[in-house]
Order: sequence, then structure tokens, then C-alpha cells
Amino acid sequence: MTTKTYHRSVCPLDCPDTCSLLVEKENGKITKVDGNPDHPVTKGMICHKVRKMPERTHHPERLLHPMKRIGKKGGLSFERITWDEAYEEIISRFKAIMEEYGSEAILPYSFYGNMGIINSEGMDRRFFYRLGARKLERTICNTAGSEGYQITMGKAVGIDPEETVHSKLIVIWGCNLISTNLHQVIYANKARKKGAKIVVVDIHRNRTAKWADHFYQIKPGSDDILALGIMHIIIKNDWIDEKFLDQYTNGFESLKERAMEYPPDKVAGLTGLHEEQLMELAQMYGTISPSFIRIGNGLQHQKNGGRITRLITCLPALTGQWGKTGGGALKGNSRYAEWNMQKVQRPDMHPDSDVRSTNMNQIGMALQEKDDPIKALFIYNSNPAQVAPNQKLVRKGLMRDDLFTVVHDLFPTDSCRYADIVLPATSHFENLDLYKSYWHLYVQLNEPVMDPIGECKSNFTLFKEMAAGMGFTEQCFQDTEEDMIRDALDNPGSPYLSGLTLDQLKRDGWVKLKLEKETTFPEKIPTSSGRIELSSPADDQLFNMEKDEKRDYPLQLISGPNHQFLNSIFSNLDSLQALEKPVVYIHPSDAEDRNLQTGDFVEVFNELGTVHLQAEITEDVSEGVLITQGLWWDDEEKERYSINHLTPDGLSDIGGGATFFNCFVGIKKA
Ligand SMILES: Nc1nc2c(c(=O)[nH]1)N[C@H]1C(S)=C(S)[C@@H](COP(=O)(O)OP(=O)(O)OC[C@H]3O[C@@H](n4cnc5c(=O)[nH]c(N)nc54)[C@H](O)[C@@H]3O)O[C@H]1N2
Ligand SMILES: Nc1nc2c(c(=O)[nH]1)N[C@H]1C(S)=C(S)[C@@H](COP(=O)(O)OP(=O)(O)OC[C@H]3O[C@@H](n4cnc5c(=O)[nH]c(N)nc54)[C@H](O)[C@@H]3O)O[C@H]1N2
Ligand code: SF4
Ligand SMILES: [Mo]
Repeated sequence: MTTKTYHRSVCPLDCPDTCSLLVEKENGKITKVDGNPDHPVTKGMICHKVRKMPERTHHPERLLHPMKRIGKKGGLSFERITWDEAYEEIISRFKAIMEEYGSEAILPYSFYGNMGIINSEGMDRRFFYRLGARKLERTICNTAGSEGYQITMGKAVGIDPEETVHSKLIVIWGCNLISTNLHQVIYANKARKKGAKIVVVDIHRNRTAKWADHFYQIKPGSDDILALGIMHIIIKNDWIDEKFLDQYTNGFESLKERAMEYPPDKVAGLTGLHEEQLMELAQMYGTISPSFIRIGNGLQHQKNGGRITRLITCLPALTGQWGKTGGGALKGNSRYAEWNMQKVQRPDMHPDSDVRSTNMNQIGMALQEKDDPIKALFIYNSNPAQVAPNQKLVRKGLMRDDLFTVVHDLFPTDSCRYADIVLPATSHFENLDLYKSYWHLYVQLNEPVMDPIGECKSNFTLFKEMAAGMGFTEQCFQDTEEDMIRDALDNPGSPYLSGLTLDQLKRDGWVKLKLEKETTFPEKIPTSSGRIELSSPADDQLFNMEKDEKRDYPLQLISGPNHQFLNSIFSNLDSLQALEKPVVYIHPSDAEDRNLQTGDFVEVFNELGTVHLQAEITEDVSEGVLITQGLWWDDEEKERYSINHLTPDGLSDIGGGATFFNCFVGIKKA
């Protein structure tokens, strides 16, 4: 007879909700993944894709043992080797490269395939700092917005989302909540039942726009102008909160001057809205309180993403929202969990504080460098051969015979096609780890629910053993996962972590960060002046950007996430692929100009490359805009290759962020 057992777990994915999970296990295998009803925020509700975790965890294609390349780069021909052989090979290659080129010729490439601190930014960091490796600027996701937000508010954190059930106006700005932040939708629905209005500002009538009460469809990247236009109307109508401005802000007069340059007729023209729509939106924002703005990631992938976020972040101060229950904004909240990163990562071990760094968005370019070349790449928690822009250049770099590449993953991803050594990674069900959310305020402990599959090793174990192999004798390489979790929590300077211990997490599973009136907006504003900065010296650079660049291609392609995948994760599961379509949405008039019908196979192209998709004609997109969703693994048979063959590797106005959506293309029948 078999017995089923039930275990608490945490969703490890790069998703704001960080749900608590309930896992069913039978005969050593995970048979069901559900939401944990006891969690105060996620309350038993999880997305459909994570219900497919059993299929992912026990998938026949999971990597089970280390492998070494036997065929040419670009293909997946490998032979099995032992862990000892893998370590021997990696360490001897690393030592030879360090001897000839210096340790800066070795570059780690990682992101957040798993968000647990121990397995995403813990022992790996210690290892690469101690090695003296080149640094990676991890800028692919949200740095433009974070920096923009920070100029205004001092720190990129917002309000407690649990409060948003009390909001009376919820503005969802460049964020596809129904696909990317499920539980915010649940709170918004509760607020709506009590009379709140839900507004979406987006370039696409996406799932979230269809659910909202009001939808404002604007031209891509025109959000900064829209924000100024709203300010203009609010100021003209005297809907501002002067008392709040006096007490908590600096620079209102300069911001006002700027906003006065954007009267409604001009803003309507530049954003694509009708003047009446703009007035309606501004009136709601100016007169309904408490109001909440959920700022998404979509706008941060425009080249003016920093400026856009900077300006949107000024809005709540104008009407005095901060401090009202359910009033304010939220772009991300991860920085409330002020882990002691010095202890966790030990950057002090790096032998060279001036070490070179590489922006992960420009990995293609970096791999072409002839002076001080990158000679080794260690990829984990990331799939650059899918997710990074300008893929043709990325893959040209990865094809280099003189580049030694290691990939640690659960699956033979497209990045593995370029690996010399492939190493099998455990899933989070096999690890101990500590999770924070970048939306809600609960810190959670994830305890392993099963033994590692095959010969898989966690990132933690891998880098600990690599350190031993390199002969690193520092005590920190002896640490256990629990030691590192204690290090993370050991930050007496943080009011938010106060009293939080590992024992408490072991007992309860989660603990809410302590946000008190004195330590949050508007009582505590972490800018250097202690006030919200409505104008800043940083604006000179932000507002000096060139306006209308010459465009060689007529259509702007926005390639954001889809509903059933998580970045490139899950795109190899048949059950989820079946629910998604590799299509490109096109407006009827753009389709007509090119004689395209729904279902036609099309080539989408620009100077960087060509991608094949199927056309779907819809008025959900505006004229001049194309939308495609999801990062699909390459499929040679179907001639389908990463959408990032079309996206540019230019950087955003601030923060060195990615500009995936600043992408101009043509389209024709294939
Ligand atoms: N299902 C699912 N969930 C995910 C992910 C996933 O891949 N799939 N990825 C996770 C990750 S890593 C992230 S960063 C988040 C991202 O999730 P979101 O924050 O929701 O960001 P995106 O989906 O990139 O873009 C959101 C919306 O911005 C719109 N947009 C694009 N350009 C503009 C613009 O210039 N102005 C305005 N106003 N809107 C614009 C797009 O049409 C899109 O509807 O989701 C996380 N959650
Ligand atoms: N065109 C376009 N490109 C985009 C985006 C977009 O909207 N449009 N979004 C961008 C954004 S916002 C982001 S955040 C990035 C995401 O970029 P990545 O974080 O690189 O994306 P993922 O596809 O999630 O890849 C993570 C990989 O880590 C592996 N993994 C999971 N857990 C572990 C583990 O514990 N150990 C190891 N070693 N591996 C593990 C997974 O199997 C997966 O292959 O993509 C960016 N790329
Ligand atoms: S992907 Fe997001 S919504 Fe889905 S279970 Fe994980 S945290 Fe929850
Ligand atoms: Mo992201």
C-alpha cells in the first residue's frame, strides 16, 4: 500500500506572488501541487502553470547527470561523465584561463530561474567573488524602473498590497496582472466590490484590460507624456494636496513648470488618446482617494523606462496618497527584506574592487570583445540563448570554439546547445531555501520535500564543491544552507527584519516583515533630503533624450510574457504549449496593407534577424504595433527561433536596463 504525504513548499519562480504551495507526494514522487490555503496572502490560489510542476519535476527530459560535449557547438550531442570528471575539467580549464588571461576572463551568467536567496545569489556569489571573476550587471528585468522610482522615493518599495482592498481607484499601469500577478487581481476584485474603479493603461487590450472598468490604450513609450498630461490637468483644476506637498516633498514648482508644457491637446496627440479620455482619466486620478498605482514591467522595457517610472512615481504625492490606507504606488517590494548581503555574498573576498563588469543585456557584444576577452562563461538560473536580446550576436559569441561554457540547469535548454559541460540542477522541491516576494511582505522558508533526482545538485552544493576543488579554505565555504539563512536574517539595522529568526520560519513557514508607520512612507522617505523629490538633478539627463529617432522599420514589436510560461520556463511542457500560440497580433489596417489573413505564416524581420510566426488579426492592438507573447524554445522542425533575434541590445535611459520593446520591424507573408 502506498501512502500519500503532504508538504509545505514555496513557488520559486520569478513572479511577484511567491505563493505558498501544498505538495502531495506518493512513492517518492510529487503527484500534485496546489495552493496552501493557510497563507495569509496567496490563500490556496495558484496559477495553472505551477499546477503542472509534477510534470516538470519528473519530466523525461530532465538532466540527471553531468555531460561533456562530443558534437559541435549548436547541437545537443553529449556523453555522460561523472561529477568528479566534470569538476576536474572545469577547474583545470578555469585555472589555465586564469593563468593566461586573469580571473576577469571568467564570467558568471545567472538570473532568477529560482528566486531562493541561497540558490540564486548565495554560495555562487561567494565563489565568484573569491575567484576574482568578472562581475555581471543583472539588469535584464527591472533596473530602469527601479532607478526611476528611487529618484523620486529614495528606495524602490511601495505599499503593502494587502491594503489595496481599501483603494477606491486602482490604476494598473503597464502590467498584465491577470497573467503576471494573480493575487493583486484578487485584491482589486475585493476593492471593486466595495466600489473601487479599476483602470488599465497599456498599449495592448490584454487579458487585464478586458477585465478592467476603464482601459486607456496609448502609444508605446508615451507614458511619461501621459503622466505629465495628468499632472497638468490635476494642477490646473487644483486637485493637488498642498498640505502634503509642503510637508513631504521638494521641487513641486519645477515639476509644475514641466507639466505646464503638456496641455491636453498636445498630450492627446502624443499618446494617441482622445482629449476626453485623458480628461476622464485625470479627473479620476485627481479626485478619487485613496488611489493606488500598480506599476508594471512592460514600460521599463522601453528605452525611456527610467523617465516613465520616475514620472509616474511623482503622481501619488501630488494628491497626497502616501500614508492613506490603500493609497500610493507599488512597483516592487523586494527591498523591504533587507538581507545582510555582505554576510551572504562576501563581496569583500574579491581580490580586485575595480574588476570589470559586463551588462547581461549586452552579453552578445561582450563575447565579441578582442581585448581582455571573456574565455569562460558559467551559466545557471538563466537561459541566455532564449532570454537575452540580439540573439544572433549572442549565439555567435556562444559558438566560439575558444569559449569554455558550463551550463547548470534542470533541462537541456537552448543555452545547453552551446555548453562544453552540462550539469544537472535540482528543483526547489529538492532544496532548502529562503524566499521573499517582490510584491507581498511575507518571508518564507522552503524545506525540501524530496531527495535529489538522479545526480542533480543544487546551486548551493555545486558552488560549495567548486570552492573546495579550487582549494579555497575560507570558513564561509564550510557553511550550511541554514548558516547562510541566518546570515541573511542577521541585519540589526533593518527595522523590517526585526525579530525575524530561522526558528520562527521553521515553526510557522512564513513571517510578515514589520512595516510600522515610522519606518514607511511618508513618515520615512529614504531620499537624502528625507522628502519626496519631485524634481532632481538626475532629470537633466533623463529629459535630454533625443525625441524622434529615425526608424528603419514601420512597426513596433512588443514581445512580453505569456500566460502559461514563466519567461522560458515551462515552454517545453506539452500540456502548457498546447494552451499557447506562437502568433503575432496585428491590427486590421496593418494586415490589410500587407494582404495578410489570420493564420498566415509570416516573417517578422529587421536588421537584426527574422522570426517566423503566424498572424492573428485583432483590434486589441493599435495600428503600428505588433504583439507576440512568450519565450518559446527553438523548434528547428517548425523553423521557430527565439523572438529575441529581433530585439535590440541598447540600454535604457538609466540603470543599464533592457530595451526589448524598443524594437522596430517589418512583416510579410512567409
Ligand atoms: N505568466 C507569466 N507571469 C510572469 C512572467 C511570465 O513570463 N509569465 N514573467 C515574470 C517576470 S520575470 C516579470 S518581470 C513580470 C512581468 O510582468 P508585467 O509587469 O506584467 O510586465 P510585462 O508583461 O512585460 O508587460 C506588461 C504590460 O505592459 C504593456 N506595455 C508594453 N509597453 C508598454 C508601454 O510603453 N506603455 C504601457 N503603458 N504599457 C506597455 C504590455 O502590453 C503588457 O501588457 O512577470 C512575471 N510573471
Ligand atoms: N523578448 C523578451 N525577452 C525577455 C523578456 C520579455 O518580456 N521579452 N523578459 C525579460 C525578463 S523580465 C527577465 S526576468 C528575463 C528572464 O531571464 P531568465 O531568468 O534567464 O529566464 P528563465 O527562462 O526563467 O530561465 C531560467 C533558467 O533557470 C533554470 N533554473 C530554474 N531553477 C534553477 C536552479 O535552481 N538552478 C539552476 N542552475 N537553474 C535553474 C530554468 O530551468 C531556466 O532554464 O528574460 C528577459 N527576456
Ligand atoms: S508562478 Fe506566481 S502565481 Fe503561479 S504559483 Fe508561482 S508565485 Fe503563484
Ligand atoms: Mo523579469
